[in-house]
Amino acid sequence: MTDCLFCGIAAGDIPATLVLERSRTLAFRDLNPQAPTHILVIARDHHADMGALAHADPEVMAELMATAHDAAVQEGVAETGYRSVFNSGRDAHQSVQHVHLHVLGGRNLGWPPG
Ligand code: DGP
Repeated sequence: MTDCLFCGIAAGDIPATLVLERSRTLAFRDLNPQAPTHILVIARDHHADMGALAHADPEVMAELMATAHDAAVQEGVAETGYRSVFNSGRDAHQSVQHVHLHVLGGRNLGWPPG
């Protein structure tokens, strides 16, 4: 999709610090990290949010989650713990309308979230 930031990253047109590349998903570092490890995992194809992707392509949703876990293992936070978050819509402060799973770790993340 034109004018989509994360489509631009998936296409290699916009630079990002890549963590893992899979056939239909991609993991890269968040530009504004909220924890020592803060990775975003996206579908290469454009889907607006978690619900859209889950209904349109469950196989890619499964790959997205596996990529998130593998990125956490690679970063060394899988054992100490990590949080994975989809923000969907205005109240959740979704700012990029291309599905992305946040993977946060490397500190005590607290609960409940804000
Ligand atoms: P959300 O609020 O859930 O839509 O999260 C969007 C995230 O995207 C936010 O944590 C900051 C990150 N972000 C925004 N622009 C860029 C960018 O150009 N590059 C990277 N790597 N991350 C970005």
